[in-house]
Amino acid sequence: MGAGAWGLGHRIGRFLTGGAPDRKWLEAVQRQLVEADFGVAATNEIVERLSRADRVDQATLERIVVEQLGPPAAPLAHAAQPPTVMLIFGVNGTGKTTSVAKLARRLQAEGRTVLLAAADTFRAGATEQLKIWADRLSAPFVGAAQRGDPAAVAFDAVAAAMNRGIDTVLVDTAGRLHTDERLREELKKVVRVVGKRQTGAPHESLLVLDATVGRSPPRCR
Ligand SMILES: Nc1nc2c(ncn2[C@@H]2O[C@H](COP(=O)(O)OP(=O)(O)OP(=O)(O)O)[C@@H](O)[C@H]2O)c(=O)[nH]1
Ligand SMILES: [Mg+2]
Repeated sequence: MGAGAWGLGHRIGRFLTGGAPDRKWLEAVQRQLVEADFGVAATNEIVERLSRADRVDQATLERIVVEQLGPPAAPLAHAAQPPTVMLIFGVNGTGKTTSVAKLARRLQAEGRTVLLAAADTFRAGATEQLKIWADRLSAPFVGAAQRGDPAAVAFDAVAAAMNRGIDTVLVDTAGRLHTDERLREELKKVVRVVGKRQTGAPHESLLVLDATVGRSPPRCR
């Protein structure tokens, strides 16, 4: 779900009258859904279904939106012995770093402690970008200078999490295309190295895709 979906229930809910949906209300809902990354096709389907309802209350609204979202994804894997290591990867600019922050916040809300690892040592400013999120989340952070070795960052992050008794390490990585052999090898090295430091790591490898280009994000191992 997109960044804008945060608080969607509240933002749409405040337009609720409990009566029949009128055009102004439907337009307001449509705007909120588009801003929340539902995409045009899904937004239109939801609005169409809402427009056919006799009256729209919170329960109807929730049911229609939840049905459109489909069944929830399988729960995230957690290591038997902490830390759990999750690797976030995907092509450039799809929202990896933002997703790390969103995931960290969700895990924190579940009562877990999270460490953020800046294994994007390639793009200028990438480490600082993740550090800002770590500060906002009051989460511990491990990074390196630009052009440093991403696998070394990931290894150090797992070691730091072990020393500090932290539950989960989220490893942000540089954007890469599947056609780039060198960057693919670099990612494989990150996987190998964290696996040496912690049994079964990475326990999750999350591919970030831009849902607004017509795909929903799958989960790969
Ligand atoms: N609408 C919307 N924008 C998003 C979302 N996630 C990230 N963005 C924006 O997309 C841009 C790129 O996000 P990043 O999280 O930096 O993406 P990235 O994949 O880490 O990018 P690189 O590290 O450069 O490959 C930023 O301007 C974000 O604010 C989302 O879910 N919805
Ligand atoms: Mg990034």
